[in-house]
Amino acid sequence: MKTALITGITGQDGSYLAESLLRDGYRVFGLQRRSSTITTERVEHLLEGGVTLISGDLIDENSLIRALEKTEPDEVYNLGAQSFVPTSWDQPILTGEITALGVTRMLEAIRIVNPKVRFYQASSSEMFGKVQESPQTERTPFYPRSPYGVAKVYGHWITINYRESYGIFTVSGILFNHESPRRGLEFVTRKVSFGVARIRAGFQKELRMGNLDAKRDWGFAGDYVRAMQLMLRQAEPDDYVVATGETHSVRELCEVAFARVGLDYRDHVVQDERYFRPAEVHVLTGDASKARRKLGWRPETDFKGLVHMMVDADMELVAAMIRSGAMTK
Ligand code: NAP
Ligand code: F7E
Repeated sequence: MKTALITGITGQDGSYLAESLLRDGYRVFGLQRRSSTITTERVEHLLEGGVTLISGDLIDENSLIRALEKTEPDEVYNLGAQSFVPTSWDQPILTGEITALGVTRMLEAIRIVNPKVRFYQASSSEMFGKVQESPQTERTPFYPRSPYGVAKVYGHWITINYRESYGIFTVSGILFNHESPRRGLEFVTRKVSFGVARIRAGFQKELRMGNLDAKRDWGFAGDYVRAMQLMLRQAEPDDYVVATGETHSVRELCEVAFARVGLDYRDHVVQDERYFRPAEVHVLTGDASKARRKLGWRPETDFKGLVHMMVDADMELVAAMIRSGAMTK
């Protein structure tokens, strides 16, 4: 039986990855940082079924060493990060500590405890930022546009550096935006799907949004965590772009989401400059042909299917909240 340790297990990807590893027969441990509120909502259903949480923080090197010693993993998936781009302008140093230096702390812990551990780094299409070519591949130069993007570039290169310096099996997955009903409420897809459900149920009339012309290559998180696992199962460590290859605007996202419940987004969506970013990533399109060729990976959920899945889930969530009294007019 193989053992995996996931940082960021309480996040969107961590929960899907844990489910997928359990299905593959892994023992799964997850690093959980201390919080005064409950953060296990996304993995609650897995805590009885094989996932064990370990206390630790990417800011605290010794906690990472202890987590590795306690769990003795074959694989470490480093998904922990300050991952919301606008927050990275408000808290650039914290973002650097967690999202950039946190990677080095985990790599150092692996080097100290067991350099045979295989390591996955959650890199991001935000590293391409102001894109230098389209579509973006593993060879496209980086031009990050936010402190978050800059931190991820550091994480990507330190991952490669520990492979080349110490021969550790490290891979970097350059994942384009991936979403799900478990996405945080502040990210654009979930803000729209939850907003649509609230508007449909009569709890609000308008949805205030930022740049409607921004374009992203959006996929389904459940599809993307499979690519992470496949990367760690290869004979040689390497880096891969994971994307759908299809790009849509935030405006199209609104159009499809509102239409799902019989509404016209133009009656509800208001563009508000307060949500504009100091520097925007205008358009991203990934070329995942290397992942297709070498990993045999391909996405199974298309854009419309993803948006419908998220709107349907939030319609059910809002209905349940009304029933339980958690949402009242
Ligand atoms: P997410 O939902 O925001 O989850 C982030 C996770 O990191 C949470 O479990 C969070 O814990 C944890 N975390 C934050 N600070 C930490 C710290 N100091 N020590 C330990 N853990 C900490 O993010 P996601 O969407 O699942 O993304 C997973 C990873 O992939 C992230 O590294 C993200 O940057 C990267 N990524 C995401 C996408 C995407 O489109 N989703 C694309 C490319 C790359 P709490 O629950 O306690 O906050
Ligand atoms: O924004 C525009 C916004 O916050 C997408 C993270 O997982 O993916 C994510 O980063 C686009 C941007 O994601 C609103 O300006 C318009 O152009 O959903 P988002 P992101 O910044 O692309 C990458 C790959 C990661 O690695 C990150 O961790 O949508 N937009 N109006 C808006 N965005 C938000 N959040 N809210 C709006 O009202």
